[in-house]
Amino acid sequence: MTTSADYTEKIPNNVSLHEDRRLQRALESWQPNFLSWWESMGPTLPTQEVYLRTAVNVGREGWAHFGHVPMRDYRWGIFLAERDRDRRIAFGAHKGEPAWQKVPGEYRADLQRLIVIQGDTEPASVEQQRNLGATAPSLYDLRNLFQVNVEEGRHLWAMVYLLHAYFGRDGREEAGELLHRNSGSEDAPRILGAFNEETPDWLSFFMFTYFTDRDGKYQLGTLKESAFDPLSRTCEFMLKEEAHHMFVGTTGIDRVVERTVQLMAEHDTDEVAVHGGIPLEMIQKYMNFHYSVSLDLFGGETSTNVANYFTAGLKGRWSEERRKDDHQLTSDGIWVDSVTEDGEIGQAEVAALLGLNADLRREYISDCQNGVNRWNRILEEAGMPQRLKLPSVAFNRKVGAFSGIEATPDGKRVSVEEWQRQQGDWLPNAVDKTHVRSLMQPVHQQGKIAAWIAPPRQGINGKPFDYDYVHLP
Ligand code: BYC
Repeated sequence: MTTSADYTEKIPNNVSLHEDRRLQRALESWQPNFLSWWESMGPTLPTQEVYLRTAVNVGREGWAHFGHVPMRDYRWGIFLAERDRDRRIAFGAHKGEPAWQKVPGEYRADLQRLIVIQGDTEPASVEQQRNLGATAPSLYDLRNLFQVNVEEGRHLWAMVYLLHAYFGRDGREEAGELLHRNSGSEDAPRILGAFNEETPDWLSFFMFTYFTDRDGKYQLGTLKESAFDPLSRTCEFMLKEEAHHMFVGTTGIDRVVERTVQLMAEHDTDEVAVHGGIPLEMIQKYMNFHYSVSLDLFGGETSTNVANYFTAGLKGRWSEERRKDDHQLTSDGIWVDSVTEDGEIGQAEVAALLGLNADLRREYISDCQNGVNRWNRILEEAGMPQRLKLPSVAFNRKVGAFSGIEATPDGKRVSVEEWQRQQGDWLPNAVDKTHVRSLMQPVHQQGKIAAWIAPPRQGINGKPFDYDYVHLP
């Protein structure tokens, strides 16, 4: 059974850390490195206290506590969801066997790699977002940014715990490397592409939390199925926190669209830039960018890596247990996006195991579409004929079947020259970026909000929008 979190310990945890002195000491020696990373690579805006949620328990009720805390004193802890002693492996070659409490030697390298890749994204996002505090549109948004940041920090702790507890010396080394690599660094960049991109403004931040954090949701969902029980339980709890990150993205874009629509109606024009808003066309371009780089995070449409992970029981499918098949997929096929023999954007049938990245991406895409429908409803209710649209899966891809070709957002193949001529109409160009950045003036007064975004409908934890979410020096 899981115990509730012990906050008297240096590292709050519900994994009985005090019973394993060696592990405890190893993590306590990683802790100051984490804190110095946070000081040098974390949020740059000086603050006194922030109204933050801290995880205190993993049970269904009352898992979090809210209060004003200095960010440096945030209690980053280690929390695993409760253990189900009867849990059995739900898929792959070991289907039906008891879940593993230790790492089987033959899968050690692959499991470690998956955990390192997952762990690498968490601090990367904090690094990407570090300067956003200086231009927050309201204290409410500032608080949400910091909430996301501290929880990404906790998610790093979650992966570092697994590396230290189950992967010996290699794991400890990898835990060190997670603080050494940095987003966008020339010498030691983060592992996955999207985590080396900039998040220089709040429109990008909302797009990132909508599209990129959502990849996190789906990847964590597959790791929650893992036969390696500690990983499964860790991811289950991370998903709980992740929901808020997605909320920040969804409602953030809602509020940008809402304000744009208000300005369009008020001035009877689409050209809202001169009126201090973000034109729909720019919102579309930011969406095109963040969606396409997030699609790259799923890996190739066909992948032997993912087939091996699944067969070994390391990484399952989204909602694995609800799927109505044999959960082994050795003789099934699946249609995946591909470039056809005549060079067109089409589909091909491949062995189901090889197509599992595409299977997960499909789930992700349909979830992304829900947001787009939501934003289009705002347009529709305001009587506007314009609509936002997810670009084609072939658009702006650097990984997978379409990485070697260029395509328009509508999925029409174009030459490299054509792409170079037109990409500024599809992706944020210098003018768009300059405009969006020009709007990023901080509004740090209680109850006030920037003019390019609508206020939220509700505050956090039952507090009003004009609550003192952040105390600035
Ligand atoms: N960039 O077999 P392939 C989150 C590499 S986000 C650079 O097609 P595979 C979060 C790949 O490693 C979720 N390299 O792909 C969000 C492989 O290299 P090796 C993070 C890439 O392995 C917001 C080679 O290309 N978690 O939590 O089937 C804020 C061939 O690749 C990329 C995970 O991703 C890329 N985009 O799948 C905070 C889960 N894509 O092995 C947090 C763990 C592929 O030949 N990771 N490559 O040297 C995985 O499950 C898999 O590693 C991937 C790739 C899905 C990423």
